[in-house]
Amino acid sequence: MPTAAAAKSKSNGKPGPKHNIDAMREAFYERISKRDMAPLWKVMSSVVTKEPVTRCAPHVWHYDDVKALVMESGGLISAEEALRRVLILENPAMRGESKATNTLFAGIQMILPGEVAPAHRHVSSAIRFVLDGEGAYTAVEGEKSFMSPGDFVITANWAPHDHGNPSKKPMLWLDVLDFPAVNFFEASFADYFDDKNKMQNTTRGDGDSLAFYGSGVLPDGAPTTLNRSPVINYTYARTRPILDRLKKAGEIDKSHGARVHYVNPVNGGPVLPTMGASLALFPKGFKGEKYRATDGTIFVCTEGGGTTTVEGKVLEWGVNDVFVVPPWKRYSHQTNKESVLFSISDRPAQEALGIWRGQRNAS
Ligand code: GTQ
Ligand code: FE2
Repeated sequence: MPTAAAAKSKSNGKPGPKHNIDAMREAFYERISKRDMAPLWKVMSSVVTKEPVTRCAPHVWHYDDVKALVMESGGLISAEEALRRVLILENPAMRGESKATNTLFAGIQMILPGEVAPAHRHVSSAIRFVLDGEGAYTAVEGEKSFMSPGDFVITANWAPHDHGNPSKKPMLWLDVLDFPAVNFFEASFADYFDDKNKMQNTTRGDGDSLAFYGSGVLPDGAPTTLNRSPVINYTYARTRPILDRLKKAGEIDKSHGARVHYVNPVNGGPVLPTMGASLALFPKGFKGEKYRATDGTIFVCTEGGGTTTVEGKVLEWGVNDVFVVPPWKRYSHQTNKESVLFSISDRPAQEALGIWRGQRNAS
């Protein structure tokens, strides 16, 4: 109930119609509350916000720290017992929620020589971006893909996958999954296969998918309506030289540098319906123009070093550092040497829903 002071505040100290209407409203809100109802007009501007509101904070995880701790976890639990030995990169503003952004999970996975991570499948799509090591593989839908640093690997919705490391070195990669978004829709399913199916049988040649679909030709009868790419591994060896060609051609965006986005080669669409990724080269001394967009973005530096300024906060990054730029925060990149950034966001999901917006020269 309103206090006497509140009731008097707008009516010359005298109780009157104003007092009546306030009291009547409060009494009404209490009555409808008992029926699990509430007045929209009290919350309108906070549920239909004028601009994006985010809990996500800009943050950088430095690889030196991350690698040491991930290696330490290798002495505590095996990949097999853990199912996936991953340290979650938790946004400091959303601790305990397994989120890097509101819609994306990020983690660092490590697989030691001789280890396997058993097969499973889930509705959530995943991408891997390789940071360290050489010659471990992921097997996706019967195709083994051996991985090298900078490789960008996708695991689509419901595709069975397992990982193994027959090499002599540990392999570490960044995992990004869309399960915060899937769980927002409360639409998650997963199968954890039993012991005898721990590793998938290989049914295709290693690297078939990039050779078949990523070479400017398509096998007869290739489907043209896939909502996700048929390519499993977009190798750094194939993608990186394209950035040099763009740079030579002078195609350097004032905010995003010389950038390509990974596509489904069959239709030019995003690699996954929920997540999209890019690779960008920034010349030495690049001073980017401010930009903002509604997709919160996870970046990884693969070469060089620099800073990204996010609304006054300066994130400093070097090779293999991972950083997050929240939705609709103005940001710009600066480099002190020629640098390459990989990035991934939920932009395709937002575009499919018609809600994505971006702004150049954001001031
Ligand atoms: O490698 O299959 O970081 O299913 C989280 C969930 C990795 C994986 C993660 C997963 C995986
Ligand atoms: Fe998985």
